[in-house]
Amino acid sequence: PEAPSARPGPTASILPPCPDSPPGLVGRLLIEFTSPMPLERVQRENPSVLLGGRYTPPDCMPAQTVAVIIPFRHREHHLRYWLHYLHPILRRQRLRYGIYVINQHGEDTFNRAKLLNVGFLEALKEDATYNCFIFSDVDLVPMDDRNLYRCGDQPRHFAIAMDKFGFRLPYTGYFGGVSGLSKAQFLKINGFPNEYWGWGGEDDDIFNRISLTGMKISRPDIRIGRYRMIKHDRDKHNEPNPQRFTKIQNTKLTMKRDGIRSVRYQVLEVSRQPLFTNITVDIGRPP
Ligand code: UDH
Ligand code: NGS
Repeated sequence: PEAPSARPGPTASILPPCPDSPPGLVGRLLIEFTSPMPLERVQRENPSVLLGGRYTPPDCMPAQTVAVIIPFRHREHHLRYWLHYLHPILRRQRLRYGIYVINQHGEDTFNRAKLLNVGFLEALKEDATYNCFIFSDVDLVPMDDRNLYRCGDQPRHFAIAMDKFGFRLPYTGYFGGVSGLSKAQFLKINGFPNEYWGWGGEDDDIFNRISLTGMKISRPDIRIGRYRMIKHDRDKHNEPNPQRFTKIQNTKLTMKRDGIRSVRYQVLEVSRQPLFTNITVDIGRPP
């Protein structure tokens, strides 16, 4: 029998690992939400993104595969800006990634953290190699491409200097907006809570889970972790949750039973769009 050849075949290619600091980043970016942003334009300007919003760098082998998970309902206008700004940034960061929009079906009370749990499981069903999960609100766009959407040895908080907070953290334990956990970190905290219906507190519960399992939050430099938020009114069916203050006192007890191991939902549709995968899901309603 013939010995296997050490030389790559004509179509095989051996790429170098992607660099820790990608060349070609531009630093501070001009972000605005005034010019109209038709989806056709965003598609036209991002031809290298594959169906479902998947991308792999052509010139290097990334160490991680990143799933970006966006909780969503009735924010098409924000999503177009998000896709317009983020796809080029993520490409320049030399990431292998996929974009998952987790769309809550129906008009019952919104549940951000449960949608993020669904995103984690559904992304993995599609591609078992995802090992880094970035959870991003649809209305937050980074102002600096040196804010790398990757995972590290601790859970990461990316949106630390938002315009609406005067480019500072609103409080030390703030973990909202955009965050990232490796698959192992996410599983270690039993994922996110499923029982925060309506606005507020779910990000503080996640912060508690991370602290209670002995992990620390990693953050970028305050000059780099800057974000613009698309201004909007309060959504319908996402009123402040009056239970949030007592709930965040009880994370230590609730995180054992409420999380990724107990999430129940029904996927109604998976639709691969040119720039993202849209997953419409029935997550039920508050008890
Ligand atoms: N989201 C939706 N649809 C909704 C509610 C929330 O897509 O109906 C998602 C979206 O990704 C959003 C995220 O959940 O970015 C967080 O929700 P949010 O934007 O409502 O939270 P935020 O704290 O705003 O930004 C709260 C209302 C602020 C009203 C200010 C009036 N000036
Ligand atoms: C805290 C909320 C968080 C929220 C943060 C910023 O008070 O969920 O404000 O809110 N925690 C509780 O309500 C317990 S913001 O200014 O973006 O509306 O993320």
